[in-house]
Amino acid sequence: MASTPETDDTFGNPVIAGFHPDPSVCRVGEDYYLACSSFEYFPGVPLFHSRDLVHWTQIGNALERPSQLRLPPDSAASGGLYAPTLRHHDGRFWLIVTNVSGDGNLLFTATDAAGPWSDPVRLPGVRGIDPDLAWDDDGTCWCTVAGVSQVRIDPYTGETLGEPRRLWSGTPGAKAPEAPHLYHIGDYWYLLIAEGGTERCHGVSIARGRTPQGPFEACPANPILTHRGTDHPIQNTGHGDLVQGPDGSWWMVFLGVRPHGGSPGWHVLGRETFLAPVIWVDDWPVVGAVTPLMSAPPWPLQEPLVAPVREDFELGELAPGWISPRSRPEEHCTTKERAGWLSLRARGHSLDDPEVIFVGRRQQHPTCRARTLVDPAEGRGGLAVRLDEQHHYEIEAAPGEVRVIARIGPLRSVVATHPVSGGPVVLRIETAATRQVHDARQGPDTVHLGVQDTDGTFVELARLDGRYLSTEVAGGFTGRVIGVYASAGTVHFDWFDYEPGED
Ligand code: 6LW
Repeated sequence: MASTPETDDTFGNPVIAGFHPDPSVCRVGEDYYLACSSFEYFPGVPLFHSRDLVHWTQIGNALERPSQLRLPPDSAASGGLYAPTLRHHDGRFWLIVTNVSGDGNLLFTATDAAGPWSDPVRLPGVRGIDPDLAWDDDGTCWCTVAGVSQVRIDPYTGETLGEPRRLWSGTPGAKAPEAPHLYHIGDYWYLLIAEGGTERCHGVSIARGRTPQGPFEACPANPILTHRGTDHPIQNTGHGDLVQGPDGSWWMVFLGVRPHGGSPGWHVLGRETFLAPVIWVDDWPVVGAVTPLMSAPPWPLQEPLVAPVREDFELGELAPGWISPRSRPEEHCTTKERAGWLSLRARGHSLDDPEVIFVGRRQQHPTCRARTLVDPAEGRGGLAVRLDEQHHYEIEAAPGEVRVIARIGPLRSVVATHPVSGGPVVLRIETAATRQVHDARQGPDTVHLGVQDTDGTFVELARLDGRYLSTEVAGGFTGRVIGVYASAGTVHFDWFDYEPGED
């Protein structure tokens, strides 16, 4: 097998910042496409396009109709959609994903990755998360799931053709063999998996065999990617997918986190998508250096993804990066009621409610600023940074008053109140990442909440430790989302700004 071009450590990582875990990638000609998990958020499974694997643009969400994605009001945070596999085969895109909140494994197709995607084909006979799709040379379709086991399927009907077979359990003693991807490369079939769990011990291992059904022989160098036990600024690396460039080069996309603060280190942006070069030695892949954000040729300094961004709410539809917990009915969220404004009609009384009307975008930078101009004349609502129903900070406006609310696990507190004029008001949240740790107990960042005066001055009303909105505290698989919400009546938002700071 040909070796790859030089390994290059000059691109910025993460390549897709913010809560974008479990990346799966494929290439069609010169174009790369990538899908991620989206859990309890609607629309589901964000899809990205790139020409260089470094600069990605979100082109849509695969599951954007209620007929494709059912997330009942009682579905758990960090439930919903897990770990898609995206492939291009026989002239179309195939996406297989698990809805752990009810519908199980689902398969979708599209001729254009930007959509529209089909309604789901159900796979009731495929049990297990992290489904992979691979086609044998004779057209046989294999579905491989965490565990790791495999079953032959008819991808058009979702029928299983035969009994599932155990393929490989990964490194003896390592927990959670999952995220399988099967590839026919050269003379071998390769079975790539994640193991060690998605936390600090996460890693990627590989085995190879002569047929898609094995038997599989483990790579002597396993794990081929892990940062466990290191002081690398990028941790939890695992859940990878391989792709070959048109020039013959090989690459791996995978998830990782960027912890900040003292001990044990907290990550607040969720699991993000990273990229590393791959070379082949003795027909085994060797993963090159994983580097943090930096700039040098041949790629220019990575532009932050969709940031800084002003959302003016002028367009009829929200950009694909805007997500909501579980559902987003148009009668509760519209730009048509008041021209140039986003109108949110409350459902649920606060962000503690799983059905709250909240529309947000992922926080993608450890240091950032979000602002919105809200008119609360007909209701109550505001600007929030949210990890889940039980972990959020918000600044909420009602006619004549704003208040800062913090919800941390079972505790809920009104941290500050402040009088304002009855009219529209600019709400502001800033996060400031911890750069230097002076105390082992220091948190990952500080979250500042307040209002902005007409002259632009920030009136800070509360300064809260960001650790309580981290995965290490809240648990689960997602990351922070910053956005606007309504908790009573109808609340109107004229614009929303998200600006990255220096990381
Ligand atoms: C996913 C599993 C994992 O299904 O976390 O990191 C789970 N890997 O493969 C949820 O993202």
